[in-house]
Amino acid sequence: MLLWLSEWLSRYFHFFHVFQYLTLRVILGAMTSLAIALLVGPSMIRRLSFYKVGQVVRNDGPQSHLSKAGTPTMGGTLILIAITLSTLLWTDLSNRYIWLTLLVMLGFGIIGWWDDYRKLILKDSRGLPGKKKYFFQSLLGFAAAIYLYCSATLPVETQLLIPFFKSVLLPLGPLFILLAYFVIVGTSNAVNLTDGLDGLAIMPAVTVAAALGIFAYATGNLNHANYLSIPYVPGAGELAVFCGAMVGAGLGFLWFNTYPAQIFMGDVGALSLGAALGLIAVIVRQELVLFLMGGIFVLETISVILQVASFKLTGKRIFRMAPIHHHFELKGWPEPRVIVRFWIITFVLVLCGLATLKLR
Ligand code: 57M
Repeated sequence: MLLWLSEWLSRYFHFFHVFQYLTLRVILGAMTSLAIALLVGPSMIRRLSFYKVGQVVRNDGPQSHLSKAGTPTMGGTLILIAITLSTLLWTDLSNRYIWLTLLVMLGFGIIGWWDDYRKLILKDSRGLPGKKKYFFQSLLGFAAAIYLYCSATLPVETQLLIPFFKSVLLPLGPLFILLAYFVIVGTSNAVNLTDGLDGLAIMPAVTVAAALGIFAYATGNLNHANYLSIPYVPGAGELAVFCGAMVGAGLGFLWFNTYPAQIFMGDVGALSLGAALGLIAVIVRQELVLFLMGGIFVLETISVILQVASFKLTGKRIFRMAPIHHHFELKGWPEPRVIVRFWIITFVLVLCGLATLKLR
């Protein structure tokens, strides 16, 4: 919105041209969402506590989690409000990728919100039944994937980029729809599984969003894309502003979610952030790099798959408890140690992901 206003004002005052710069809008987008999250956060925590929207903690998990019962949750609403407002203010609203990403993020947010609402307010411990939740996630995931496939104008928009190789692009044809669907829905659920310790999911989400912002910036700029030998996707650059808003909102949320957490994001936050990251990776053609940079999300998911498979097939557990962060807690690691080590791993993986821009 402010982009249009600045365009109009720049006819009269040259200074307003400065807001046309993508990099400046990325920074302003991040600052705006950070400010919104920091300003609204305390009143949201008070309101959630007042209405007793507090976490129910299962007693079969690590004992240290019992003291977390009653922590206000559904804090993802704060993240979504901050990202949405900042995006509406600082992006080019004629850009289709911005609207698609906003709609998918908010759609997954509604699914998560519905689940949280049933668990926390209607006190239905099952929440939204798994099948229903998966059905709506799939509906949105497929809708986004089909839209991207049908509206693609360049071959690169549906080809799979192989990192570390120069210009190796596999034509996917209609298989693109399946890949995009798995990346969107898979990342959404993987972030959800990771969200089990204070700040454990949000910091990797912020770091990966920052890196995807760099990819979006380069992918949407013909000169940078040619120089780096990555696909050029017209319009994708605007997503850098969206990523900036994600970074700001995520850091603002972390202010309150850091150990010991004053608020949890709930499914409303975890499902929506994951879906947005997955979709952005698909648009900027970096699905495999997302897999690398989001290695912690992948590790958490694989630990659950292995644990469930092993338990069903042999009756034995591989880990003391899955997802794997519980395994380390039960080994005696204090919670902050698990969290910060997982963050460090993410930083390293994100650096490796960014290195693919040059190492090819
Ligand atoms: C939700 N939810 C957290 C909070 C957060 C298939 C199975 C592995 C699924 C898995 C599961 O249900 N995962 C998804 C994880 C919960 O946090 C809430 O959920 C939201 C995210 N969706 O925002 O609202 C608890 O996590 C802790 N937490 C923090 N800080 C945070 O910032 O400490 C969350 C955010 C909170 C809080 O304690 O209550 C969760 O873990 O439930 N299930 C599991 O994770 C369970 N694992 C399990 O059953 N393992 C078995 C299976 C795989 C065979 C095994 O290993 O033997 C464990 N979860 C819990 N207790 N709570 C088991 C025991």
